[in-house]
Amino acid sequence: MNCDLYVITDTTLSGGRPHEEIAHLAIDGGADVIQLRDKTCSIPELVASGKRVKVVTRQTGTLFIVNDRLDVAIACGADGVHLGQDDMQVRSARAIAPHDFLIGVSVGSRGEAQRAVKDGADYLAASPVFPTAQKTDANTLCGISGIQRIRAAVDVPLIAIGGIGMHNVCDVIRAGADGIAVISAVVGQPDISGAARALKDRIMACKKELVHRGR
Ligand code: TZP
Ligand code: MG
Repeated sequence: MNCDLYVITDTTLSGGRPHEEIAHLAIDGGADVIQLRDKTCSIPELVASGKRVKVVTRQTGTLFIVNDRLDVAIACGADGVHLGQDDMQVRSARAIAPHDFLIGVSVGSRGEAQRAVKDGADYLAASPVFPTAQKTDANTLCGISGIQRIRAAVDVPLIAIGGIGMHNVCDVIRAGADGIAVISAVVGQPDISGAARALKDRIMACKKELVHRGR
């Protein structure tokens, strides 16, 4: 799973752009994964948006994940679902998900990470790393040291989420994250493609530097 840059859609920050347009622009800027996230719309609206995002991601072969809801993810033909600690349990989701369906889980500690992997998670998000205005129910910050602890405990792809942008992306990659998931740093910018491209370039430069150093 290539998850260098994982962009989460948010229509409250996008200046009126719908989910599928955010997805299109972010992919144009190099996003590897698009997550559909909308806490305000109805389930039928979410499915309809998801189907439109699916059209965009299918054209480019970009991974498409739906936040929170496995039923919606399946209904719109997504590649996977992203679950929080208060969403459907990973074991239950795995039992009913289609074959090869990706299940991602937000974790804040080593223990949560180990349990999620044992229960069948394909990838994890260390969350939230830094303070963020985009998640009001966020738990204690895991920080850079949290990424390091989670990285040491599990082998699955690990993304870092929460308050990440150009200024700290290299710190989280150096701490062991395989990629970053962002809302504000891409979707909240006037030039979504340009913001995505700048972040992606920095991620790749930072990874290259780590390889050169033999890590
Ligand atoms: N989960 C943990 S933090 C977060 C989510 C959805 C919000 C990330 O938004 P931003 O703007 O990249 O901090
Ligand atoms: Mg959730």
